[in-house]
Amino acid sequence: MPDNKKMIITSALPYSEAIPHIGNFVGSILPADVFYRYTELAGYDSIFICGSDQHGTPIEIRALKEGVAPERLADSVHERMKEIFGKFECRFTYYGKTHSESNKKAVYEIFGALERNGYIKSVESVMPYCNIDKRFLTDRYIEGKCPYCGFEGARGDQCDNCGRLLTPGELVDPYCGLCHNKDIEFKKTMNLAIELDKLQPDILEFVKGRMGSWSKNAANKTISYLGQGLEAREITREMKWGFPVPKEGFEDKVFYVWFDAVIGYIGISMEWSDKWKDYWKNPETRLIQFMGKDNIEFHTMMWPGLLIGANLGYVLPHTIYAYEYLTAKGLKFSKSRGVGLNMENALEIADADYWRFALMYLSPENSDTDFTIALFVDIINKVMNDKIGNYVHRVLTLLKNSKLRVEDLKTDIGQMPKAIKLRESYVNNFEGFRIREALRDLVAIADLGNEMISNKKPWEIVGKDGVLPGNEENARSMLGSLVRLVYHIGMLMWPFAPEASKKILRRFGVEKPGISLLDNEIEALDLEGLEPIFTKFSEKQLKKLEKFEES
Ligand code: B3M
Ligand code: ZN
Repeated sequence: MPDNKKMIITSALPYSEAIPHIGNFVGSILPADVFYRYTELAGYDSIFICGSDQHGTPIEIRALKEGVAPERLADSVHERMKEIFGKFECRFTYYGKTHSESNKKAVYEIFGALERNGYIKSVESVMPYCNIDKRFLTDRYIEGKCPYCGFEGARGDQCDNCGRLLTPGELVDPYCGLCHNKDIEFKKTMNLAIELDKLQPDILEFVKGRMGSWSKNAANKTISYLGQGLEAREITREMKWGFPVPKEGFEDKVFYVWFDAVIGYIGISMEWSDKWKDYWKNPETRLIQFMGKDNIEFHTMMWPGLLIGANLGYVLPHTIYAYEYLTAKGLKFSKSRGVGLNMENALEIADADYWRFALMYLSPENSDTDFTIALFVDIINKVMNDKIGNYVHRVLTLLKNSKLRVEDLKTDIGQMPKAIKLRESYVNNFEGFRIREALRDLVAIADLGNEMISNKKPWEIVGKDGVLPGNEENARSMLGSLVRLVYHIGMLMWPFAPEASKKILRRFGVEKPGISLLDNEIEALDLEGLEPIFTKFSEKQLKKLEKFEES
């Protein structure tokens, strides 16, 4: 473990427009949570920061359509999301939101510094303006006929029929997406932009120094963008929903959603506790950021660019870990709109532990990965239930039948080199962000245990009512080794399946898990009310899941 133990762990901030789908969860929040739990196990001084991304056009549009204030809509979805993440056992140090006083303060502070340091300029553009609503229409607020396929409801940014990317000026017979009138003119307007071109040399230096600890996709994409040369990027928008721009002549505009979203990592931490400074302003802190691959650009260039430009002493990202997509052919799975398997209905099918474990088992770390019902069921039945659950249950039942007490058991881990190797590999894999491989190490510990059971045949020396006479010594060391592995499984499973882990660890009297405890003697053993920790996926569950199959 590195000398400095301070870490800030973040997950990309989910939009509080709709409940996230399972595909979004596995691409950012879940691995961040699993990794954060690992850092707790390993004894780091870490915090896990996340929150709802509340600004942006989709939320404003939906609010307008539903006739509610954007803030009310964003806050109500935010509350629901917070609750669901809780049910998925996410252990945020703090789950905040971007539309907060503390984030506004952080945004204004950084904007002010960027301006003082000469990295903000105004740029002129021509934009559609609705004479009825008396407002500029951003790309998604203007609609018309697609110049390529003739589709009638194309938006200013894209045609949903043929998929072509559009600009508002290309639309044929454009009309206002809000009031549907055609009284539209194209007018000049001014926006503010951050001069990433001026910051390019500093960003490049930063990227070169850090890239070694990023995921490959993040490093590659960033290098290719930098190769093309960065350009000034607008950070304000002609909208009403957002933080008003505190600059003369721009008061009727708001900051662009991505500008205050990345700053949200800081703003949310500020709301959490006064201790935020110990992490964010300590140059030794490692800032570890998890996200989906579509969020790379903003995190590797704009975000460090604005931190470097502001020069306020905030730490820069240390590790950027971007996930590929978890796809699900034939399942309504990760669509951003409409019905589908979202985090809420997933819990009606299986408890959080099953989702967490199975999703991390399939985690799209290096390439897009396909999720299928058959795979999901196999992981639950053949891995969680058959390998891990059965092992734990068999050993604890044997122990109970043996009537041995914890002090009778010989549980010297020093005698178990294979288990020690697997534990080391688990740690190394986590340190290298190969979280899926760390989970495989955990499963391998259960494999090792199952192998020991079939080789040593403990049932031949332990009866229903105690150890068979003459086998006491043998039973003490055999059951001692087997229970050691149960202890390991309970501890190392904590990041992945926290409920099952807690059930096991409670039996050993462990309240606060930690990897270092694995070297100590086991001090307590409570075998009352034994129950399997996992069960197989039932027909009833299968029926519920199959409802999400694409027809
Ligand atoms: N809300 C996009 C997304 O949810 C965006 C991430 C912001 S991270 C600062 O994928
Ligand atoms: Zn209009």
